[in-house]
Amino acid sequence: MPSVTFWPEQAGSYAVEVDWLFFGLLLVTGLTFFLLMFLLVRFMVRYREGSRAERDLSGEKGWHWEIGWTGASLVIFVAFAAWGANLFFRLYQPPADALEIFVVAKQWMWKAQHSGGQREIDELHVPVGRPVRLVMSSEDVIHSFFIPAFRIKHDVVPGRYETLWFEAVKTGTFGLLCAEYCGTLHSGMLGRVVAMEPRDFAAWLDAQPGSDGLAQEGAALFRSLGCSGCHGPGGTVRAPPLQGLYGHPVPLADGRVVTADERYIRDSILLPKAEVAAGYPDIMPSFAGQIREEDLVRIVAYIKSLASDAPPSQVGSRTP
Ligand code: HEC
Ligand SMILES: [Cu+2]
Repeated sequence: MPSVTFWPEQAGSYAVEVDWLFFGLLLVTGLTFFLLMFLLVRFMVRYREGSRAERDLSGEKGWHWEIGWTGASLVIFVAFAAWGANLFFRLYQPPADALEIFVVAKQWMWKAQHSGGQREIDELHVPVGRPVRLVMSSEDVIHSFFIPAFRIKHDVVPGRYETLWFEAVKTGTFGLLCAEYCGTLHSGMLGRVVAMEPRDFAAWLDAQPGSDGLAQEGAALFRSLGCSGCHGPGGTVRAPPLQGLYGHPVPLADGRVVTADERYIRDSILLPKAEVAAGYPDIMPSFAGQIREEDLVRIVAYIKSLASDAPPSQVGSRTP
């Protein structure tokens, strides 16, 4: 069971910076608090009823004090906001070579799927020194993915993908918690993150009962769910080929152009009416409620895998 300490170990790439930011805010707000309390008490004593302190100070307003403290606090707090925003933006811009792991939250467990098809529950194995990008979704209610030692916490909301990246900087076992009240056994929704040397991680992956890989499993679903009947070669209706889709801009019927990321693919399957590819009939049925989150992950992985082995000519010829 993960223990929650006031100052958890610093095991993730953001840990040191988040701690400095937190410490800096604590220091500045702490100093402000003590200064205010000091002045409060001082003035209470000085201007208490019956004291003979001078009360008419109307002629002595000091503009340099007024401007000084207003300007200084503005600069300090805007600087903290800029620092925090910078960290925030980096959290959502994963490096291109990041290792991808899908996480599905469910009452009351964390399920992880590696691209090789390896699955784990309430455990997440990651290599150290390599950026890891998590694509998270929820099977039921809002959960919050929290690894204190990495200083990352992110809500996992049903109906959408949430992504986040980090890099473990230290091997070891760290707590994984749900930080959003999600039902009766919320407090038991605990797991652990095992950060391993890349060599050990590779060995661990090999030792898991795997499959041919997430994308392969997705390919099988793609056929069994009937997607290939429309999207496959020789399909009977005019549906866009999915080769080379992932990561590329898609012109929509309403004139918008969106990037085909995981979210777009997911929404195309569950809410096909929301974003219709330009030049195609709006006939794709919705698969909402028919595909489990874990299977969606497989289909998305399959469609993503089509991006890399697409012949270049097809990539350019998506818009009819
Ligand atoms: C009845 C035929 C049909 C079936 C079955 C079907 N689709 Fe589609 N699909 C279409 C058509 C037509 C479009 C283009 C119009 C649109 O975007 O809704 C489309 C669009 C898409 C897109 C967006 C593609 C782009 O180029 O923007 C994706 C992704 C997709 N489908 C995936 C799937 C998956 C996965 C399945 C199976 C679970 C599936 N489709 C089943 C007909 C179908
Ligand atoms: Cu939860």
